[in-house]
Amino acid sequence: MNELDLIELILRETSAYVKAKYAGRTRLRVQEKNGANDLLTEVDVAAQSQIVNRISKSFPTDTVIAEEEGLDQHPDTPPSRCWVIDPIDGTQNFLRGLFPAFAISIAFVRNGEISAAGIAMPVTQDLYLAERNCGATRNTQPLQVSPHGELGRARVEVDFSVPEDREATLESLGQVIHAAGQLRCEGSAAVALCAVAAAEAEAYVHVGLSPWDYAAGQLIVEEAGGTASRLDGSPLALFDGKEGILISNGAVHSALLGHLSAAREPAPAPE
Ligand code: 2AM
Ligand code: CA
Repeated sequence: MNELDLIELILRETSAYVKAKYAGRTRLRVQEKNGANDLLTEVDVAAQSQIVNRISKSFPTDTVIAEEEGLDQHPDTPPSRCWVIDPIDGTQNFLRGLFPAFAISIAFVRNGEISAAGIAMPVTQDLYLAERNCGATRNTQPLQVSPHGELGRARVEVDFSVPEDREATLESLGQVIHAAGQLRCEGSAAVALCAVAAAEAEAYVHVGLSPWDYAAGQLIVEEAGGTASRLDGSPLALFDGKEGILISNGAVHSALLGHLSAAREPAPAPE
């Protein structure tokens, strides 16, 4: 079985498990990781362990990087074969059920380059898959980003992050928030990136995030014809130790970079 087939198999199994647990979400054990806005449920842990065990069975010597249980490494040198996993992206949405915007995200990375990826949305059972140079699909249907390039009519997915990062978020995104035609905040990077890949939005921007939040979504958008970079326009490399991502349909990318760059300029001194 190749890596993409394994991703699909694991996502189908884990997605069914997470959907069943979502139905009984009010009875779950929940811990605070970094305060009340960063939670961990027993389902995050169990789903991750199912995923990691299945990968280790097929590829026992591969490196596994995942959000929970101490597997959240940021290697200086990209491993030759590595898996990057978020068992539930959008844990707050999973737990509170505000709307079912949460997803399971798995990427396979070879020498630092994401080569296969999948995202499953347990509530709808939608499955997004991509393989480098082979395109992206949702439920086997090919995906293509939107062609729209006018920022004033574009839908931009933003994320207001946790209170500690709120000021930095508002400063960086201030101009984008004014310029975008429509703003959406899903509370799950993976869900928002699938929206960009499926032409339901034009861009996603976040001032922070870790590789497991966006690795799979990045490849799915790129294979749907989109573009990914850091907020200063430099290439988006998973293990470069930098933060901040802009992932778009390509057509609105430079306009967004212009607004992000203007927000970094110091304000003119008063006369
Ligand atoms: P998570 O649900 O896996 O934690 C929500 O704002 C988005 O930001 C989600 O994709 C969420 O992923 C991610 N995120 C990253 N760091 C976070 C943090 N410290 N607290 C809450 N969400 C975080
Ligand atoms: Ca998570």
